[in-house]
Amino acid sequence: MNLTEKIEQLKKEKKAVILAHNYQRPEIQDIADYTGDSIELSRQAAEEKNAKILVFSAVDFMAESAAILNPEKTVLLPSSGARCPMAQMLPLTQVKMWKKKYPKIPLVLYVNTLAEAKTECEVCCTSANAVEVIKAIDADTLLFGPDTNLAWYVQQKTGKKIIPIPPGGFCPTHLLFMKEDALLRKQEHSNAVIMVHPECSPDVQEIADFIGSTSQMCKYAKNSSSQRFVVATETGLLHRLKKENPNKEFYSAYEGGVCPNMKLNTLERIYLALKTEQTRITVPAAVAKKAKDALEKMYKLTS
Ligand code: CIZ
Ligand code: SF4
Repeated sequence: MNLTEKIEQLKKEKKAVILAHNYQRPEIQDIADYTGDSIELSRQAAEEKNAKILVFSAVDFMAESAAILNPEKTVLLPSSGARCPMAQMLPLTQVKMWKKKYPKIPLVLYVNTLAEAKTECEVCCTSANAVEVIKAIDADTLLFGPDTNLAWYVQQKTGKKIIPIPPGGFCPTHLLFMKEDALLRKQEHSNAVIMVHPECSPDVQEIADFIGSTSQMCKYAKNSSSQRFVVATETGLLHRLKKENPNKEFYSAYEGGVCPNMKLNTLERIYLALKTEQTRITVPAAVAKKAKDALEKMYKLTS
């Protein structure tokens, strides 16, 4: 039996489902039951009524959210070290400190935070729904963390004042993209459409034809009459874009735009996770309860 067959067999035996983030390696996306962004995967996880195990091929905070929303299921992260550096940039103590400083301003946290930080916010948002969530809150000024670039994007889109929690977090992978590369690619590929993730810096966002999350990029590319796209987000998304649009062309704005944490997951590690049922992601009940409220409020405001 090859590795894929072994994974299939274990999946059946253990009633497991593999959920892979859009930034996962192509071979993982190909064997996954579902590929999507964090919100699509969380929704899918909740739909899997018969599953006992969720193999969440992504990074720590995403598996934590899956565990919070699916307490009756075992959630496995194939690589224990797959931790999002942006989420680590906003420790609970810092959230508490800035909340104290601005007690009357609602706090919105990007889902790219650890569960314990989520316990302190009014509501969470993803890159796909940040604008919708912030528009829905009855306040003109909001405190936001950890991503300063997403905060900038939301401020432009909503006209509200968004205060990023100091010193401000960022995605080290999305910061690698430069507008010069994207514009050069656009020129090389007959005026291709530039799609940019809001985690990229403002100057890259400013030259975009479209700004959106990975799920929004997938929808945009599918519905667009354009044939060629330059993509400024983690390179894993190109696999899904090409698969869903075989007649269109996709070029990374910068091939080095790779998230080493996302890439820690491999087919071998998925096989081992299924076999050993490790690494199991759990969230203490008191933390899970509060973080769940913030996640569910996000669903309520956006569904
Ligand atoms: O929410 C997600 O899955 C992230 C972090 C990226 C995106 O835009 O899909
Ligand atoms: Fe975190 Fe950036 Fe990697 Fe996403 S791409 S998991 S935000 S480091």
